[in-house]
Formats: sequence, C-alpha cells, structure tokens
Amino acid sequence: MNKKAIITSALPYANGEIHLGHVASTYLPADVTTRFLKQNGVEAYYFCASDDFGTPILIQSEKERKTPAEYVEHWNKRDYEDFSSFDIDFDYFYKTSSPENIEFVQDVFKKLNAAGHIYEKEIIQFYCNNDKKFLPDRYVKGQCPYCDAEDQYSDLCERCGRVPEEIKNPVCSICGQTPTKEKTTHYFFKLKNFGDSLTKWLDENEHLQKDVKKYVQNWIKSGLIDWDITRDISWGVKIPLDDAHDKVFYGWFDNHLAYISTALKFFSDKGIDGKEFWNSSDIYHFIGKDIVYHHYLFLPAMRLGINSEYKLPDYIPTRGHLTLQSKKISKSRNWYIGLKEFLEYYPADYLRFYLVSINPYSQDDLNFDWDDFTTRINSELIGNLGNFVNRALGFTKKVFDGKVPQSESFDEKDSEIEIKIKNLASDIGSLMNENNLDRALKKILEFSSYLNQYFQHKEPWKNGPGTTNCVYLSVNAVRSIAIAIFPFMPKSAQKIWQQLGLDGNVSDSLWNEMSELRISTGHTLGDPSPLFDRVETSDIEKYKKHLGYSG
Ligand code: B3M
Ligand code: ZN
Repeated sequence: MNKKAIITSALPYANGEIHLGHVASTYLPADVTTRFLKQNGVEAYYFCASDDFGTPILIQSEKERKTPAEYVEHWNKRDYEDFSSFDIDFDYFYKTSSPENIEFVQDVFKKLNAAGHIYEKEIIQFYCNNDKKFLPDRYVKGQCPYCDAEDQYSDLCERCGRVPEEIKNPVCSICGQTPTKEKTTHYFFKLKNFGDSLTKWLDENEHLQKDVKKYVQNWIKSGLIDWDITRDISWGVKIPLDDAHDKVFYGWFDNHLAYISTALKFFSDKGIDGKEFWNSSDIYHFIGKDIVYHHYLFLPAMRLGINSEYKLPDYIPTRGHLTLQSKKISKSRNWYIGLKEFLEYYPADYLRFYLVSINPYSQDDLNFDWDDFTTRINSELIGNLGNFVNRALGFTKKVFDGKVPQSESFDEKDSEIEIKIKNLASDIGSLMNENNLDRALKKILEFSSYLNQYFQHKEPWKNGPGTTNCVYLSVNAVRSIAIAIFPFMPKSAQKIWQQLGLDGNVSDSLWNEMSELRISTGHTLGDPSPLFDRVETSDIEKYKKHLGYSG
C-alpha cells in the first residue's frame, strides 16, 4: 500500500441540496475508504469543493435575483454543513470559484495552448435578440432530434440520455422567444490528439474497473471528437486571452482541475510541497457512472496535455445511481429525500450502514427502499451486531461488575474465536482494498453473528466452566468490532469504545490492531447501554406518505 493518498469525490454543483442519491454513489464510499486508509497508517487526505460555474447556476441565480457569487456561496456553506452532519469528513472543502482555482485553470489553459492542443474556430450559436445573450446549454429548450421528447435542454435529453447535436424547435429558456443563429468564436481542445496516449494509460492501469475501461476503450476506437471549451456567458473562469474578454470556460474544463488546486491550497497553507505530494500519492477520484466520459477522457487528456505535471488517477471508483422506491430520483418531480431531512429522522450511522450494504462496487443501480431499510437496520444492525455488543458488555457488567475476568486454557470453540479475531483484519482488509465495501461490511456482520452463536453456545449465565473465557474473548471481539466498523459507522464505533472503557479514540487504533487481544484481565469496562433504537414501522409509513409514496 502506498503510504500517501489523495481522495476526491465528484464535486457537487452549488445549486440545490444534497440528497441520498449524491451520498450513496460517491461521498460515502470515498469517506469510508479514506477512513480505512488512515487506519492503515496512510497519510490520506480527502478533498472536495463546490462546483460553482455553469449555465444552470447562472440561470437559477438570475431567477432568485442574486448575484451568482452570492448564490453559490449559500450552497457551498449548506452542502458542507449537510456533509458534516453525515460524518463525511473532508480534510478540505473548497470551491471551483476560488481565486486559486481560477488562476490554476488559466495557467493550465496557457500551457495547453502553448503545447498546441487548443485551436480557435468560428461556430454558429443560438442567440436571443430579446435578452441580448448567446444561449448555450440550458439556455435553450426544445425537442430532442432523436426521440422527439418535448421541453428538453439543448445539452441533454433527459428521456433518451443523448446530447442533441441540434435541438429542434428551439426557444430561449429565459423569455420563450425563438432564438436566431449567430457566429461566435470558440476555443477547442484537441481531444483527438490523445487517443493513443489515453489508450496506453487505460491499458497500463490495472486498478480501473474492467467493464468501465472496456466501454471507454470502445469510445476511443469509434473516434474522439474535439471539445468546445468556451461559453459566451458572464459566469465562469475568464479565458486568459486578449480577444476573449467576454468568454469563459465551459464548467467541465475547470471543475476537475479544482481537485488539484484544492489540494495545492491545502498543502501550501501547511507549508508542504503540494505538487510533490500529489505526484507521490495514490490518486482516487470517486464518481457516479454518469460522468465517466469526463473522468476517463477529458480529465486524463488534459493532464497528459500538460506533460503529466500532475499525475493521472490510479483509481476512479465508479458506481451506479440510487433509485428511490425503484423509481429514478428527480428533484423537479420532488421524488427525492434530502440528506438533511433524513438525518432529522435517523442517525447518520443508520444511513451509512444501509447505503454501504446495498452498494456493490459496480455500475449497477442500487435502490433505497423504506421496508428494506427497516429490515436491515432492525435485524442486521440491531438484532445481530448491536445485540452482540450489548449482550457481551451487559453480561460482564452484571456478573463481573464490569471487570474482565481471568481466562483459563481455551477449549476448541474458544480457539476458533481466537483465530477468527486474529484473521479479522486481513479478511476484511482485503475486501476493503479491492473497494468491495459492501462485502467487507457483510464480513463484519458474519463475525458478530458467529460471536452471538458462540455466546449462546457457552451459556455463560449458567456460570459453568469456560464462562470466563467466553467473557474475555467476547469483550475482545467487541473491541475488534469497534475498530472494524469505524470507517462505516464512526459514531457508533466511538460509542462502543467508550462503553469498553478504553482510553482515547477508536480512530487512534490501527486497522491491524483489531486482530490483537488487547483487553486483558482486570480491565474495567465503561457503562454499557444499547447502541441503537429500533426503526418503527409506523414511522416508516409516515415517511413514505411524506414522500408521496403509494405502493
Ligand atoms: N458537478 C456533478 C455531476 O455531474 C458535477 C461533478 C463535477 S466533478 C469534477 O455529478
Ligand atoms: Zn430570450
């Protein structure tokens, strides 16, 4: 394992609240992974930023009669608060509109230009004579030329998922008038130049998911097209050329560069050479499957275009989308659950547990279902894991006054448990290293279920021979569980740590220490109490109704 790592997750648009769909596919897996790496002694940093530019943000701020800067400032703060209350623990959360990012983006552009990867071209764009504006992307609505869906934005048809070359029956989305077509000069990035070097990078990188790699390779084979990186709008990073004063970069040109500029800002504040750190780290970019094109083509091509001054990603963990009660999440149709709202119902750890459990390391979509949530929390988290922890600690408190008794020589069952504890760190760790977070969590549940059976089998309440071994091993297994669940459920892990009467924080323990029997005879526990409250079906019915679910 590399001793340094930089982790990022797709930058949230500063344009509305974070919902369960966002956290399921990127922020949570990235947070769990970062915590795990830190437990392994890796100097790991998790960076993120709000994605502040783009036409949807400009349009929305105009509607709300705010300056775009005021508008994004509001969402930058709110997003950060919501992430924090979900225990997404960024080492630094910044913004794409930061002065550092703007300077960095302009600098990268100048280097790409000097290296011959940029050219100018006159193109025809929609223009609104009423608003006196060019109308890129979301400023134009119309009919999709492929599937004939009405009322689609010119940059994406939400029905068929394609990017229309030219939308039919266009109207200006501000005033509804039919736009004219005008000439304008745009800058293009020669993505075509990078087919071979991208292919080489994909071939050589063995950490990227095979299926994603395959379809990206097919895109390359079928021919890349150069990329228009200019927009004739007022909100964005200004193009640093004398004859381009009224133009800005397309948001996807600047946003991913904030991964780097945010890291550089963080390190420079600490007096560390950020570039050196970046280039000697493992680089992870966690994303959802809808932005594969940008992260497997644009992003690496731009880094290659500046001679890999900043190394390309080692890992781009890509996951599917969350559906809600088996239906596509949609903010406009109000079919979503805000993160903030959810956390008013249940603690962060419930949602962290559930969303990791249902989330495989693949492009498959995953489904949030209130009934499934109830079952998994009540039977797996509480009935299995919570039950074992409470049973082991409660029993020790009651019968041994919270003092861990002297163990005797182990019988066969005891030795099996001892071996399970000793193997736990590597059993779960190997799954975590492969990004199989759901399977790792399942392994922890298997472990506690096994311990539940052991406890049941030993019947320590009869105070027969072997009782003290059972208590000694169970208490140690509880400690193992606390360290193992820390990346997934940090608050609950810390609660267990306190109930065990251990000093410091669970996060101070290294991952491998879960496989040591560190709690010895004579140690006094803290006060045990149930870790979790059951999920009540009557509440769930209420939340379903609130969502508008009638199924
Ligand atoms: N802001 C959000 C998305 O498309 C977009 C990600 C940017 S990552 C550099 O999911
Ligand atoms: Zn108009």
